[in-house]
Amino acid sequence: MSVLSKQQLITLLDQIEENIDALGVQYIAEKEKLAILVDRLIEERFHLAVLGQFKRGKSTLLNALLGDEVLPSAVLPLTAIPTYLLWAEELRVCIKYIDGRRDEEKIFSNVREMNAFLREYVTEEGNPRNKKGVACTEVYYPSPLLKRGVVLIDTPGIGSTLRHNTQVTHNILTECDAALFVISADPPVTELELEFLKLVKNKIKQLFFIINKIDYLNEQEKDSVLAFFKGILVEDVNIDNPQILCVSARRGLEAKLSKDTEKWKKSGMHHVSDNLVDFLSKEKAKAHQKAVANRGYDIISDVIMRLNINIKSLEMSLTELDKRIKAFEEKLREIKGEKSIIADMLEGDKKRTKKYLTDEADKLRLRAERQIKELICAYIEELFPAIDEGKIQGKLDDFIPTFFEKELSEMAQKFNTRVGEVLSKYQDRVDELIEAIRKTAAELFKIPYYAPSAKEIFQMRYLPYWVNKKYGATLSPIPKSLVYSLLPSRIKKAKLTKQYNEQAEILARNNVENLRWAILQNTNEAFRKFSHNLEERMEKTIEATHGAITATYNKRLAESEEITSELEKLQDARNLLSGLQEQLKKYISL
Ligand SMILES: Nc1nc2c(ncn2[C@@H]2O[C@H](COP(=O)(O)OP(=O)(O)O)[C@@H](O)[C@H]2O)c(=O)[nH]1
Ligand SMILES: [Mg+2]
Repeated sequence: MSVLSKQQLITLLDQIEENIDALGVQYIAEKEKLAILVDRLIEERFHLAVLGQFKRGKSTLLNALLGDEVLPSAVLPLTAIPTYLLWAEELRVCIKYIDGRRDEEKIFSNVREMNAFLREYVTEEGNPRNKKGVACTEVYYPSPLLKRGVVLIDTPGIGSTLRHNTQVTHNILTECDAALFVISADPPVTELELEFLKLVKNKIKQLFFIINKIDYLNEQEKDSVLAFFKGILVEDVNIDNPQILCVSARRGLEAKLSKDTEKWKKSGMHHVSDNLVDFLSKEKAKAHQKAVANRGYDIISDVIMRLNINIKSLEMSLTELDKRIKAFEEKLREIKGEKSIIADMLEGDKKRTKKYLTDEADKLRLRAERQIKELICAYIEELFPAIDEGKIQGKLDDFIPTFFEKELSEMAQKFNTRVGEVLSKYQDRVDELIEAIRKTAAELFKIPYYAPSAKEIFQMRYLPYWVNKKYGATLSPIPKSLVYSLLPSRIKKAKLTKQYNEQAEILARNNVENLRWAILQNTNEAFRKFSHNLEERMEKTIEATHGAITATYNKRLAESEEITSELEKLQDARNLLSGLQEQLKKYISL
């Protein structure tokens, strides 16, 4: 599907929005829903991460895809910070910091300057051990690939000097649509890479493999590297049918720079660019457009149904209308009763989820306590008799953020899934209840009823979150009298160990409490939003059906003159919208 038809779909939805807008304020909610859909369509992105150990050629590969030396690539390791490549008309870099300092933005007049600037932030030589505290960088570049909504991500190399990098990469992967795992024959695949692959393979929906630097190899060598790597993937990593491409990113980049199409093909990069990135991103865009068209179709169906109800209540005799309103109200009482039952059950589930969180936090506290104690004990053993508080503090400064960042990410994910599951169970019942109102209206007025095909959940998704937290690792000073005491060494060690064990308990408790609190807030918020959404949807649906009918009834009682012209207006609007709705069908049947 082409870019043009996305634009056409946007234009069509805009046109529908305008027509709904013209129907007046009663239809404002539907107009807004359509506006959101259009925004979604415009903002649609495809995220592709490039993974692999440092020096495999990840940055070079990305440069080849972009066609210029945008990212610094080096013989020296390594890219320690994730870089997001996004589209903009101008060359721009945005540096984001871990501690929430203000972003740093800079615009460049040429790629060379931008590359040099980036070097100061994303490479080990420019920013050793990430002393500058950079969280990630965004690089804006005017390439057609990025313009189509593809976001490329250069990830920190695994096995880098910073331990938490692997964690960062993990977190990135949860937001990715696909990833390329880059290896090369110099040296062949390492133990570290295999470990990493085992970790990531279930995180990514679409994982592809690239053997880079084939310019070092002749045909025969290339075949044997390919066969060897495939064997490892199948047997050691348990990937059934791995998709592997062989490229020379360096030759690819050279080809792009010298506009040599023959060389570009020979580099193998055209497979990566056309058959992979291009194909995948278009496939996703198509699926997304279909979902948007479906949802748009439902919104119009709802508007048309309401127009039909209004038309019918203008045509019907007053006594007849009165009778239907009474029957409608009867049914509404029933539906509201069911809603209270759902609300009670939801409250129960919320309590159980919170209890589960407390239990999990308790378990984590014990685990953290044990690990911190073990770490300190072993270290005291190692240092003894020269106990150095500074060194022990250093050990903890290293251990605590890494440990808790990993735990937070795992626990947050567990709760996101759990809360998501609990709520989706209710989502179906809520949907049914709302539909019961619409169905009643349709039956009472003998008009066609459209069951929505796209779920409302498409609109109100339960968004996972990510908290950037700082973890406390600071020890209270151990009394000098103890550190320098003249006690027999055995007793001194026992006393010190006891002191440190108490501190370990405090550190574990405080850090786990912070983590529990963050997850609790998120859980509460998810339930609150859900209940609020239930109330609101119910109210709106009642207003749109029962409310509208009673309003017409009252108008007719007052014997307003405008009834006939209003009837015509409504009929025209209905016919026009039906026509536009027909046009949406071609996107749905893609
Ligand atoms: N011969 C050869 N060298 C390459 C190729 N791709 C990258 N390199 C070199 O490998 C080194 C590391 O590349 P880089 O892109 O920085 O790797 P990264 O750490 O994975 O991002 C650089 O010196 C590149 O020039 C390739 O296809 N062939
Ligand atoms: Mg790199």
